[in-house]
Amino acid sequence: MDENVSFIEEQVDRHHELFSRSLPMIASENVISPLAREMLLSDFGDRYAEGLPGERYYEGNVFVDEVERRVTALARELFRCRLADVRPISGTVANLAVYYALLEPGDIMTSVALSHGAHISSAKFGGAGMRGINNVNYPFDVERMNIDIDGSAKLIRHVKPKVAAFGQSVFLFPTPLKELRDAFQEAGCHVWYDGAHVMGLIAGGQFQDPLREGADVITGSTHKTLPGPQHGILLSDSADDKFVKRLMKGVFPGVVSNHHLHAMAALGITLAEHLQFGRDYAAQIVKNAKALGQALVEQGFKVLAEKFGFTESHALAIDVSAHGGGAEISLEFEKANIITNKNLLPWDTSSVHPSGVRVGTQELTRLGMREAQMKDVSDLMARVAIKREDPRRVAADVRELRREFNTVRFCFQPGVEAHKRHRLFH
Ligand code: DSN
Repeated sequence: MDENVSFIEEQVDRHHELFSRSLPMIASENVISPLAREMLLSDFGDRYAEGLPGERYYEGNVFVDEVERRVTALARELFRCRLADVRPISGTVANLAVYYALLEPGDIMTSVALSHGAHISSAKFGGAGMRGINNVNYPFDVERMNIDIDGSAKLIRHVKPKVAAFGQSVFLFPTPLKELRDAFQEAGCHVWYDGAHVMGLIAGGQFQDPLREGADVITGSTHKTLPGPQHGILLSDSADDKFVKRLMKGVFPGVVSNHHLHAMAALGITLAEHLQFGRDYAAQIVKNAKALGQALVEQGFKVLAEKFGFTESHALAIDVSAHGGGAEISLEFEKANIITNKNLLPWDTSSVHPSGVRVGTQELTRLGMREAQMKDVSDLMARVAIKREDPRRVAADVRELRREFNTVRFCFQPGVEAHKRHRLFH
């Protein structure tokens, strides 16, 4: 065997082994179901299919077209909307499609600031800057960890943005879309909601329902609380055909050529599974996040927005400045195989040495953990960050906790036929 091949195989095997005995708590990740994973190995990943079903620039797409029509229908059903474009290859690419479709260089867009939890694609040095967008940030209510409603309404009325953008990567509480409706109307702006982190919650009837609350378009990735493949999606319930066409042209030919057909097929499986299991899954994710917030505070951690119940989503923001800061503590957690990330909190200026750690409960929930296990998790985290126990000793107990929680839940289980197909792909 070639040395490079065996090296790479070995690292991937070690990675799998590591994650099988870790607590995966990064708020933007999840594990895909076995049936969806199978689609990632299929021949769909070797093909091209630019355009739309029935109007392709390549031949050989008979079955790809059938799948894409079904995936689109599933997304429309799950999110209750007229348009579902399943071609963006990531959440960031879906965001770029919105920039391309709805904004010209120099146009004003209002959005959440990075230090208040926004995604980098909305920053001047990210996709928004690349399109030459004039980005103005909403005022923020640090206590509530949400945009300030009155200040944001005033800002929207004053600057009259072409697009009012919302959504965060530290997304603890629903965006007050309904409360800002009059301001949107007076400004005559489009309302765009980046729901990447909360797509699975929205689809499961938790958090909020942006399309019914005033958003004209939603973008998102499909692998966070929606536990699918690494891919993107764009949704709208607009009845305005011209607007819908602009959005779709923003995706293709705007920012996507081929749309990673294997991931699109895997997304279809995830959507079908979420239609079946999503409501229970989403509800448990939120219950677990609230339980973890409470348990962490009882251990002595400072969790943001305590007065407001910590979170209405999967995510929590923890201020660990008293214990050494986000950079140090996330590395200590890693030594115990508790996988988190350092994160900016609203008052931080350095993204290299922020005071926060961000965690999410969506993957632990996917593995079957419930409120009782959140207490165990908080205890393990406190042993590392507060009691300063040797993280390698804590890692042994992390492994012990994971023993019972190693099956992906809230999904269809593969039958014998699927296992046979799985072998064929190898
Ligand atoms: N940067 C990712 C996150 O962790 O939130 C989203 O793309």
